[in-house]
Amino acid sequence: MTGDLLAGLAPPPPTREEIGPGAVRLRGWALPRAVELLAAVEAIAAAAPFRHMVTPGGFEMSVAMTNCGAAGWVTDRAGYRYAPDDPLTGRPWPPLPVAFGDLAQAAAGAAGYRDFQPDACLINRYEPRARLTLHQDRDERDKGHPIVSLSLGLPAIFQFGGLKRADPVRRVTLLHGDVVVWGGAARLFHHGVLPLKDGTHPLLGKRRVNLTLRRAW
Ligand code: MD3
Ligand code: FE
Repeated sequence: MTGDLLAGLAPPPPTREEIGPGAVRLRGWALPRAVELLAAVEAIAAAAPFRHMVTPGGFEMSVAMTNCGAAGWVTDRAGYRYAPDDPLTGRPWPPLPVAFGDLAQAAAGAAGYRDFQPDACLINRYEPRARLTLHQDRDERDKGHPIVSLSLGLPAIFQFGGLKRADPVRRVTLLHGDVVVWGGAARLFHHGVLPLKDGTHPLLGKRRVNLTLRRAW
């Protein structure tokens, strides 16, 4: 009976998909930890508030950011870099929760990258219309380490191209709970996020939160 009903249904989507050379999406991988992760993000933001940083060109970013870990990604008129202290408070960034490090290491392992030990977690907060223009992540010392990205809240249309800015781009939707591990050739691909569509997420309301875990130093 159950077998007959199931026989007519499409197979479930694979959990682990290669979406580019060295880039692996683990769909829904963080779902069981979403509530715990969001509580940790709230605690981090209480100590190191979300803020809109300014690019070297003088534009205020539409995405609000904060960090945890030994190294925090910052931008201002002087440039992009990793810094040990939060420029807003003058204090070190809040420590990287052990749960973040463990999750990132397990995700990297599931994607085929052994012994990933992040020292930086950039937390990006999107509200409707916030976007991230096409860029490369080049501020980390050793680009041989992968980057683990974890999406929560409203869906985002993520785009990634190639090594050259003018290379054609592919679009991928990132949903609540999705984890993507970016290593290999994809590590230096151009990528960005299209303007967030309006909507309401049961846990996050009108927001998307993305965590990127990296080895910066
Ligand atoms: C592909 N964040 O913080 S995460 C960033 O959704 C960033 O907030 C986006 O790009 C976000 O720098 C995208 C996915 C991601 C992160 C790093 C990458 C994709 C990547 C590095 C290389 C290639
Ligand atoms: Fe990026």
